[in-house]
Amino acid sequence: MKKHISIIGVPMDLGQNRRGVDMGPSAIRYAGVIDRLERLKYKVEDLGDIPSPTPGRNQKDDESNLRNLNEVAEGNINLAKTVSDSFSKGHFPLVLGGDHSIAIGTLAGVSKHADQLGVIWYDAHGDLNTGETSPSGNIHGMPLAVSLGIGHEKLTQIGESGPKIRPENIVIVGARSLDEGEKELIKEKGIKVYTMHEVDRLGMSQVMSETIDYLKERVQHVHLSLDLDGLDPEEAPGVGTPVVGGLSYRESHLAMEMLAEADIITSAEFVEVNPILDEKNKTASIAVDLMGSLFGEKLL
Ligand code: 4U7
Ligand code: MN
Ligand code: MN
Ligand code: MN
Repeated sequence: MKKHISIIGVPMDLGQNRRGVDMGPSAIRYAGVIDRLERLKYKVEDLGDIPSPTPGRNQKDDESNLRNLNEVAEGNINLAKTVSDSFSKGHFPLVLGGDHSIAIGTLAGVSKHADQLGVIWYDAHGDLNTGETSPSGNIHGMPLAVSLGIGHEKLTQIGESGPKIRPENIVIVGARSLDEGEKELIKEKGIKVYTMHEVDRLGMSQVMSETIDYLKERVQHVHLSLDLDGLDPEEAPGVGTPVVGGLSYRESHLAMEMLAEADIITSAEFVEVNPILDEKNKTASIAVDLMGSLFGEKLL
């Protein structure tokens, strides 16, 4: 694992409808992320928050079916640059969301330095919509498609134009809510998905060892994009688009420990923490627990 971590907060909430997710970075800092990582002997620098558009606006363009397109694009341009600078110094960019639209900027920044970039998308959703297929017009449901080069060009152009990742280098874990267009895209592109069905049948241990073997064969760098709604809302209630029947705290903890042991993750983001919808900062605390495990924390 890299020894130097850059914390990058992104108070973005315009990729979706529910206000409050812009406070995610503060909640995660408050839950003690920096101490937690320093205790594991990392050198941690907090780069503060990326300038993000003012929360609270909510404009959907009828023609494109995209909400707050220009604002979301602008925030992601800033983020891509900061992530890229961190990565090029040999640091581990650890991005704190903010809604999941920020994965557009993170992946644009990291992919500059890794032409074969693997991605683990830990999420209840596929985030593979476009303006054409999205039932909501919310850009947080589109970042994986955008990173494949599919979607509005104001988004696919961020960083540099064209795809940032390839479909065969993606593994989705925890999916249980996919829209019709997303299902088609998954089939068309042959994206590897462990839905909740596979997690139930195989167990998280096998899901993660298969995921690790699959990506290790293909890529040098793996980005972890962890949407807290991948977890069950009973355990992680502070998210904007909860879906019942999710991954448990224990399964998620195990997944992070296996990634730490495999030592394949070189950048990560933890997104969709919404303190307004949370109970006593529970979801942010889970995020920090998972970061601890991802960075090698052990009981004994
Ligand atoms: B998240 C949804 F329709 N698919 O596109 C959509 F169900 O980043 C939800 O994973 C997207 O939280 C959720 O609006 C995006 C919906
Ligand atoms: Mn989600
Ligand atoms: Mn998501
Ligand atoms: Mn453990």
